[in-house]
Amino acid sequence: MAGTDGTTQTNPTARQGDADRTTRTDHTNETGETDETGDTDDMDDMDDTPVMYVQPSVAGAAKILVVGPMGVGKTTLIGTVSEIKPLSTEATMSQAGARLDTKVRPSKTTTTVALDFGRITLGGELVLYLFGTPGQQRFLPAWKDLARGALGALALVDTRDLEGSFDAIGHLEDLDVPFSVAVNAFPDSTPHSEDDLRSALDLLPHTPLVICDAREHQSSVKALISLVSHLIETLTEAS
Ligand SMILES: Nc1nc2c(ncn2[C@@H]2O[C@H](COP(=O)(O)OP(=O)(O)O)[C@@H](O)[C@H]2O)c(=O)[nH]1
Ligand SMILES: [Mg+2]
Repeated sequence: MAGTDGTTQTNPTARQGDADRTTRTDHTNETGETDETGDTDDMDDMDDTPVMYVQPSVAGAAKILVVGPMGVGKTTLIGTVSEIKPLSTEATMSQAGARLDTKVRPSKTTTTVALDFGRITLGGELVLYLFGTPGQQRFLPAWKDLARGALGALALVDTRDLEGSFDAIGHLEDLDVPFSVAVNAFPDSTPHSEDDLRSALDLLPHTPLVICDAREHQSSVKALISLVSHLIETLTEAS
């Protein structure tokens, strides 16, 4: 778990708590319905990549958001886990955008301008349709559209810029989208204890917090499984 390596911790900047936290009770899934043939893949005409159909064993589907600030690893994570060729609307960052996106790291030269999309089947039964949101604050209207019908969200956090994640987590709370948090560990990340991270991000005790490496398949799948387990618990409690 996060930062349990025993190193000296500095207190990360704390996120302002929300006075009005509610648990979502009406989860409507608007996407990912499987047709009679089990074929939900609309991407087969994109190029010569072999089409990978949803397995016949699949019993359910869920729309899941992958949220977080620019450069936190959303595109990477979706690309790492997706069993279909991920759709990514990366574009080279412009000088005009650079003036607006002031927190971008110099090494980052492309950015997601609309969304990322990928698909993963868990346990042969549950298909997750993953939608990565654009990280820039100015794309907030698009972000809210993407949140419609989402069963839950994986909020990626970069401990080098905890404040960068506050907006996304706040929006999830405002929209009553249940979420779990995955800290995407970078080599120069300052280690924090789990307690400090929870406190800084103002997480409820039941919100899962895991460490992941968005470049590693198993690690990213584990983060998604932590979210799905959380969603099952949340939905079970609500029913
Ligand atoms: N070291 C390290 N680098 C990562 C990790 N995840 C993403 N990156 C790199 O960080 C950069 C930003 O990731 P990206 O997925 O484009 O971020 P996005 O803006 O949230 O979609 C890319 O150059 C990735 O290769 C990680 O877990 N560890
Ligand atoms: Mg991206």
